[in-house]
Amino acid sequence: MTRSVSVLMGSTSDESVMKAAVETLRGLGVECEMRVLSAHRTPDALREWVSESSKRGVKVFICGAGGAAHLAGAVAALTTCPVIGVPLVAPNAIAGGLDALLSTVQMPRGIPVATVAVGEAGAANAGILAAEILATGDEELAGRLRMMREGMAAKVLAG
Ligand code: RP5
Repeated sequence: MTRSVSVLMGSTSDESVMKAAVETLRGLGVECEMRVLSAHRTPDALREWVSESSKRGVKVFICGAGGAAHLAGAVAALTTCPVIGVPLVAPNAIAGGLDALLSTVQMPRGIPVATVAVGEAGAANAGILAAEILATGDEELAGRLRMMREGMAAKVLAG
């Protein structure tokens, strides 16, 4: 199966949160690749990974980073594929991840990053959003997304 989503994170310390994106995608039957690459610590490797991504079948990127969270923006600068940014809470986070939220969301006009909520809920939502983007051209995946919504509604209504 093609790995149509590339899940990237700035540090191995982000992995415990970002695995929510991977698990969500897999639950929806979407294969993904996962890699630790940093906008600041490994800029050359990041550029190479993104520039080779279309050969691997990647159509959407999910990027999680904390602190001066430039990963999603750096990826967005290198591709016209949709990029979803997940702001994370770094060990030295300011205001519970507000630093990463602003670093991720405040992109200059012309280079968008679709920014989700801070932390694990954001990582899970990034997985859903990536699947929704892919589902615009995949009716079976759209059906699985509808089923997921119906399951959520049933749980709420069951009290
Ligand atoms: C960011 O700095 C990473 O995404 C991580 O959230 C944070 C801390 O990284 P480590 O110092 O733990 O590697 O670049």
